[in-house]
Amino acid sequence: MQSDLERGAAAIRRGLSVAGAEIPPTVAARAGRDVDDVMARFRTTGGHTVVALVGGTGSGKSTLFNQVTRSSFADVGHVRPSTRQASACVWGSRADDLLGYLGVHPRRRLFRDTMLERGPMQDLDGLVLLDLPDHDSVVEDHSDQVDRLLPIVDVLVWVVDPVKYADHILHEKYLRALRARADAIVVVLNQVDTLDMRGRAAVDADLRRLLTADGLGGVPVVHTSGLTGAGIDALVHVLRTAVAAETTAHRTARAGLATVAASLLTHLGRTEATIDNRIIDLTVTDLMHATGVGAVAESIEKATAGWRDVALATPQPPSRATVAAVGSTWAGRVKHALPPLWARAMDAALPSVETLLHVTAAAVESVPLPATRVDRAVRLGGGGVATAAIALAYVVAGVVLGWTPLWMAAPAVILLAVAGALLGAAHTVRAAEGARRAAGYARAVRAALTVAVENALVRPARSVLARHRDVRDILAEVRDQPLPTAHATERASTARAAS
Ligand SMILES: Nc1nc2c(ncn2[C@@H]2O[C@H](COP(=O)(O)OP(=O)(O)OP(=O)(O)O)[C@@H](O)[C@H]2O)c(=O)[nH]1
Ligand SMILES: [Mg+2]
Repeated sequence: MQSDLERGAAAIRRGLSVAGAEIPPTVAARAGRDVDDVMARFRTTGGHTVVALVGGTGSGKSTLFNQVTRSSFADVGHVRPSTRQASACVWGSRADDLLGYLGVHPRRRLFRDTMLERGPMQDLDGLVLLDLPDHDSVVEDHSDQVDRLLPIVDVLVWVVDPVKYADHILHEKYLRALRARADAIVVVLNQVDTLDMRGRAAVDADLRRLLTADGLGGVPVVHTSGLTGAGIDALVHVLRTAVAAETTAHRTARAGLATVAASLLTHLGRTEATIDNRIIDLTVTDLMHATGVGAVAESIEKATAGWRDVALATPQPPSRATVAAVGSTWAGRVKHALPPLWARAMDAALPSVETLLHVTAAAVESVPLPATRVDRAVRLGGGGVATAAIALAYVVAGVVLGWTPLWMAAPAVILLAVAGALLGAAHTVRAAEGARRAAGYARAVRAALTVAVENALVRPARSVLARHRDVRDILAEVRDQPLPTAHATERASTARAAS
């Protein structure tokens, strides 16, 4: 049971260490101290389950206390009220700090810490049973003692008797106000030896009706007789179940850790940016624009398609303004949703404009420019077309000048058609080759820039974002631990079964 607190405390400390300087040092120091305090307080009071016998004077609280402890420690008198100071019995340890905290006078402390004293009730170790003064006393101090202890005890056992179970103060001032703690309340109908079977059933039904009206319809009702000992086993069973359940000290400590975690979470964003391929592609495209890679690719295409060699455009040093803009757009994207200190850590992790310029230029330069010369066959095709054009010009001139007979014009026209087709084919081949080489170059530059962006921008950003997410997850788990309803339900149902 204690280990979940240790785990929670360790998780908060781990969260603080992963966050480093990104949680303000004064806040982190304060959180560390708070965790220590919560754990120290739990070690003082925790590990014990405090169960208090409460109820009106004469209902039989002290008698039941003596029955359960097999003693005559508590005062049972005929003068009402007879208990003036709380008594406590502790099973298994001394619990001096806790008893001091509860305000139990040293002379009013009974211990059950030897084998002999504990007898068959070994499994009550950790139980602190309190016999309180009456809540409805003519002595004012009594209800003050009760009121002070109610909030800090784990389980309240309200002892009622067949005469005063419907008492107005009991229901109005106490039970109704305690409906929020229904899982920590047990009602004992004592002195059932004074009732016959029908009377007992009638009182039981009426008592349950009143409890339902108080909003406590589900609480267990145990029938006992302090005089004959009937139902004491069922009462002990209730105590045993309470010891097995989570204590208020434990719950308080857990709530304390959850509060520390929640306050630390205010220094983190609710979420963090995600870096997907689309954003990486957009960034690479922007860097391609910055280096004028498009113009270079276009000149590769033209030079390959053209008949004569044209001067190739070469990659230019990237534009500083564009690269700076790419860098700041990236920073803006990945810092989105981060609180100031985490955003500062992100800035520190990302490269400077100089570095980004250098990295971009190096990536572009790493891709060699493709050759613009084309295959011989294609060049020969072009040569054939030129020869055919000269021959055709000769024939046309001959016909015009009358040297050549008209019939020769027919083969010339055919030749012209063939030459045209060849010219078209050669042009198509060169244009296609040009487009292919230009696209290949652009692709290679994009790949090199993608690697550069991955190393210079994506990796450092992801590392800060992952750290932020880790801290957030660690702390959110401590803050959002599920409430221990299982124990409470189990306690109520077993006690009901026992009654
Ligand atoms: N018949 C009967 N008498 C009981 C029973 N339990 C207690 N008594 C008697 O009722 C009287 C009051 O019992 P206590 O145990 O002192 O009652 P209490 O609730 O501690 O009273 P305060 O200390 O004044 O608040 C005593 O005379 C007991 O002997 C019971 O189950 N049946
Ligand atoms: Mg008493």
